[in-house]
Amino acid sequence: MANKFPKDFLWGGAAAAHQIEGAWNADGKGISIADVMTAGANGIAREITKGVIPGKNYPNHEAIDFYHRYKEDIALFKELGLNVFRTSINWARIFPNGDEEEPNEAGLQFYDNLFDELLRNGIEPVITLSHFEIPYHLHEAYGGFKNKKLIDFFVHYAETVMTRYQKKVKYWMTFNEINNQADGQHELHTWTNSAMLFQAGENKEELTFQAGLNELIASAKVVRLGHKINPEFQIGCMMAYVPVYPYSCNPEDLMASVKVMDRRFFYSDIHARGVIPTYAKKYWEEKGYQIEITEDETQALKEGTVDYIGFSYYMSGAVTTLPEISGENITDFPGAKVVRNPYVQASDWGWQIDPVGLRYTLNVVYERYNLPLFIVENGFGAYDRLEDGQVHDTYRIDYLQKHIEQMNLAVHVDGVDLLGYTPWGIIDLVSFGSGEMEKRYGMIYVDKDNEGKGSLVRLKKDSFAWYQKLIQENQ
Ligand code: P53
Repeated sequence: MANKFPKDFLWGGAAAAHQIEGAWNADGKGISIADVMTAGANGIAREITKGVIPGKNYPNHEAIDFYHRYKEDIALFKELGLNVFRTSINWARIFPNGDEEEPNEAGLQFYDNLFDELLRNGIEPVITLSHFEIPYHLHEAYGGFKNKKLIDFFVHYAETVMTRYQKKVKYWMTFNEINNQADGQHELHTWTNSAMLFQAGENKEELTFQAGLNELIASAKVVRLGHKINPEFQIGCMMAYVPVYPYSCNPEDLMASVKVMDRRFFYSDIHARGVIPTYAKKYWEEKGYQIEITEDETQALKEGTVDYIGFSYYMSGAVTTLPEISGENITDFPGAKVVRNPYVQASDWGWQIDPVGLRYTLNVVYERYNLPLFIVENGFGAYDRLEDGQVHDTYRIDYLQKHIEQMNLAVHVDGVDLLGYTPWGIIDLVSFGSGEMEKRYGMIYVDKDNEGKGSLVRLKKDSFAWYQKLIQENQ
């Protein structure tokens, strides 16, 4: 690599409570929206069930049992050399139904123990407040985030944990990948971001805009409040950035890409600038959407802008309006469809591998907001082969290495202010999209398969030693 990263650069690893902890009903925890999602498979969607139905395979119920094994895992994180570990607090451990006044003390105690153990090992926790773990009851009783009552429940939850852990956690993020729901057309995302399911005849797009805006208001209130609890807090948003390129230099393709990107930037535009962008207001007007926001809420948006932009980066996409190229139609731009990019390869799950797209994203986002950036997810989901206790995951090392090289160029050549890098699934975990165990991201292998069988034993993959060395060389 051209240059070393700065000494205070945060090297870490990332996960989310529901994908690692298991212990889904331990110590007073309530059912979360992740607990009613069955295992899917590569190309087969997960089912969202009405409550927990006995006999179904719910992979998040046990996950990798981090809840009981976190000490052993943190010892490995320390050996790896991590400075930070990103995970989430499972909202349903703290407020089992989501609408209680009093928190569940046993849930709070678990995160005290976890953060203490991390800090004792020299690892700083980086915490997401809502990573697809909304209490299920908030769906059943209120219909999810389209209901403004959820703003207050979220703020109460955030105030509780930010107060409790104010001396243990400095870096926070509000809603994980809040923009993944953007077009309102994908059940998995409107479920996991907003705890919403739609009835026939409902306008998915309009309700998703309302839910998203409610989350942005909740986030802004939490940023404002968090800065009062501890002025040292760094509170960010969390975006999924999948840059969508124009397939060709046809001007219509370029416009399509701008419009598709605006739909995703809508969220970080509000998080970072504190106002609703005009392109969104015009769109709502044109569609006749009634999106509600009070004066107090408008004020909260202004006062609660984020300190940094946290984001995930896995892949890029492409759109075209050219009739001769076939692809999947989208709703964001008339006549546009998503198509394969012939210049890049894809993973077994069809995710297009594009390291340069990371540098592009870092540039575009930094220019757009002029705020520090934090790559809080990046990684390669792949089938691993375990042979004689070893996993030779050269493809994963290759993916990460190429992305880190582009990140290096963004920092040293382009001057982007980047806080750190926490690759996703530092330890194998339950895939979010398909619920599989065998879509693996980890540098630490976990012995468990898609049927839920295995000893849960942890083993270091080749990528473990590679990342350990990379961190050492940059400190
Ligand atoms: P899985 C799509 C695009 C970018 C990120 O995903 C995404 C998704 C969802 O499919 O999700 C994030 O496990 C998410 C994590 C998730 C990870 O990426 O489907 O924040 O919870 O596990 C990887 O391979």
